[in-house]
Parts: sequence; structure tokens; C-alpha cells
Amino acid sequence: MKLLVTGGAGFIGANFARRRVAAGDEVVVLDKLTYAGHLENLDGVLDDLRFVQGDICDPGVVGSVVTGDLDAVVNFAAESHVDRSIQGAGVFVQTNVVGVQVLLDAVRRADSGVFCQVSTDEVYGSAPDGVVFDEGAALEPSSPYSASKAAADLLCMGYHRTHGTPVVITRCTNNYGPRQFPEKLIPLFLLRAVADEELPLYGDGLNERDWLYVDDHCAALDRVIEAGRPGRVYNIAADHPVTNREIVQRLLTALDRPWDLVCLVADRPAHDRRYAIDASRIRDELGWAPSVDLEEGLARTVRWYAERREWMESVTGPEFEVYCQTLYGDR
Ligand code: NAD
Ligand code: TDX
Repeated sequence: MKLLVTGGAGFIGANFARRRVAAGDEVVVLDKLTYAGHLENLDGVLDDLRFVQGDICDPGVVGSVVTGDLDAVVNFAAESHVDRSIQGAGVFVQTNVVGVQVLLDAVRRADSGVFCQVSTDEVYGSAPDGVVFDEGAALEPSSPYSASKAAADLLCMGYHRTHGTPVVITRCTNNYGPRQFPEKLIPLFLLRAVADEELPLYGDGLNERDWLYVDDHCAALDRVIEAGRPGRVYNIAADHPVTNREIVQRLLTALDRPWDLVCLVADRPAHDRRYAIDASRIRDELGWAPSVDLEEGLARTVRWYAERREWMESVTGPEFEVYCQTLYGDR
């Protein structure tokens, strides 16, 4: 296949681009290289793909890479961190909504293949106890981040209905694994725990997330771009929800560090209590199932970060220090 991978220098996009290069596909990566995007994430494959630095909101650069010979455009490019969207929502609306509209227009104009919008389970909002959301559930996002992702999903459906644009939307649960930027729970706590620093757990730590190893998410996306039905939404889940306390305990056990590093801090505003989605559509229609369980995935993740300390140093810098100070300083 010939693929355009937008946001391919970020966490999930880089894992996906690496996988598709290894499979022999022709891959073009378009990425702005924000604080979250790093060429280090593509080390070893940069010679085997075409990398273009640019903004998905820029119709000029987008028009130059969205061509009629593409089999698929897979959009990972986004502002992806909930806490940052609470600090300021403007760039979230710009990239996550306007950027998607620019991409959709380019796909329509070039008449390229399927447009896969990589969305999130957060668009459904928090699931009440006992409730599991399928793809028909209402969109009730809680944060500016998830609201911007929900807006993009609606835009994609609008283009599909109006123009027949071959759109597929995926909504995945929390990912973890190699190359995740250390603002997110697992790599942040990993980085801090090995340095014996405090681990700021929000609220009572009983929020539930359904962690999926990044390779399993990428395998699901393979199935969706190869066999997904245009106009369809596919939930992607591990079906193994755990509380934040449990995931942190598992991490500390893997690192052989004590629980007393954990420090309960003020909660995130509008913090979703529980994410729970039903992924039977992708399992039944496209034959996907996760293959890496939490214990194995965490062991792989811990090993990767331990062996790649220089990666952590190269992706964090003064901006990250300032960000941590602003977010956690008085918490
Ligand atoms: P990330 O923050 O690690 O990477 C985002 C990438 O997009 C970076 O490389 C960044 O430079 C690039 N980017 C940002 N703005 C851009 C712009 N205007 N133009 C071009 N490139 C731009 O994010 P991630 O965790 O890899 O998430 C990828 C996608 O998956 C996002 O759309 C996110 O909403 C979705 N998602 C993430 C998770 C998760 O747990 N991380 C779960 C479900 C869905
Ligand atoms: O310092 C922290 N302390 C803490 O208790 C951080 C960073 C997080 N948390 C909690 C908040 C969440 O309940 O841990 C949980 C996971 O937090 P994040 O890693 O920030 O992920 P989350 O907010 O759940 O969103 C993620 O999953 C869905 C991704 O960031 C999104 O891009 C994706 O759409």
C-alpha cells in the first residue's frame, strides 16, 4: 500500500509508520514536530520513508502530500493531552478540528483512498457503572481535548454523507508502550519512579482506564484501513479495565519501587471516572483481537524505557520542565 501517516513522529503514529515500513509499504509521514513529535521516534526507518515537516492546517503542504495514488491517509496528528487542553484549548481546536477539515478537503480533491480518523473512546465521556458504550452511543465529551476529537468525528461523518468521502473512524482506549511522550501517566510515572520522585496521582486514584498495548492498536488500524467499511466507526479496546491505583501498583512492582512514592494530588477538572467501550464490531467484522496482555505489555514498556534513557533525555527539555512546574507545582 501507499500510505500517508499524519502525526507519524508522535507516539502511536511512529509505531504505526515503523510497522508499515517493516511490512514493505510505501510510507509518507507528515508531521509538524510539535513538543510531542520527534524524529528520534522514526530512527532506523527515516531512510525507508518520506518525511515531510508540516502542519495539517496548512492547505498548501497538505495538498502536496495528499495525492490520488494513496491507498490510505491515516490521521494521528493531534494535540493529544487532556491536561494541556485544560490549560488552553485554542491549538486543540486548530489542529484537531480545522486540521481534519483541511485533510478531508484534500482527500476529496485528490480522490485518494480511505481516510482513517484516529479518534478516541473519550468522545463518549465517562461511562456510568455497568454501562459499556458501543459505536452508536451519544458523544458526551468532558474536556476541551475530547470535545475537539468529537467535533472532528462529526466533521468526518458529514463529509462522508455529503461528499461520499471514504472515511473510517476508530475510537481506541488508552494506549501505552514505547515512544509515548512522558506527559502521559505511564511514562511520566516511570520516569519519576526510577528517579525516586513523587508520583502525582489525581483525586482518589480510582478512575478506570482500559490500557491497550500500542502494537495492538496498530494491528487494529491495519484491519480497518484494509477492510473497514466507509462511513463506519470502530471501537478498539483491550477489555481489561483497571483503576489508576492498580496500573500504578503494577508499574511500581515491575520497577521494584515502593508505593509511598505516590502522592494524591488535586483532581483533574471534569476527570472522567470510567472509560468502557464495546469492541465487538471490530472483533466480529474484521477479526481483530488484542494479543499483548497488561503484564507482558508493561514488562516490554519498562524494558524499552530502561534501555532507551537517551530517548527520554532527547524528547524532554526546558519546555517540559516548565510544563511540569505549571501543572504540578502547587498541586
Ligand atoms: P502524540 O501527542 O504522541 O503525537 C501527536 C503527533 O502529531 C506529534 O508527532 C505531533 O508533532 C503531531 N502534530 C500535532 N499537531 C500537528 C499539526 N498541526 N500538523 C501536523 N502534525 C501535528 O499523540 P498520540 O498519543 O500518538 O495520539 C495519536 C492519535 O491517537 C491522536 O489523534 C489521539 O487523539 C489518538 N488517540 C490516542 C490515544 C492514547 O492513549 N495516546 C488513545 C486513543 C486515541
Ligand atoms: O500525572 C497524572 N496523574 C494522574 O493521576 C497524569 C498525567 C494522569 N493521571 C490520571 C488521569 C487519567 O485518569 O491517569 C489516567 C491516564 O491519564 P493520561 O495518561 O493523561 O490519559 P487520559 O487522560 O486517560 O487520555 C489518554 O487516553 C485517551 C490519552 O492522553 C488521549 O490522547 C486518548 O485519547
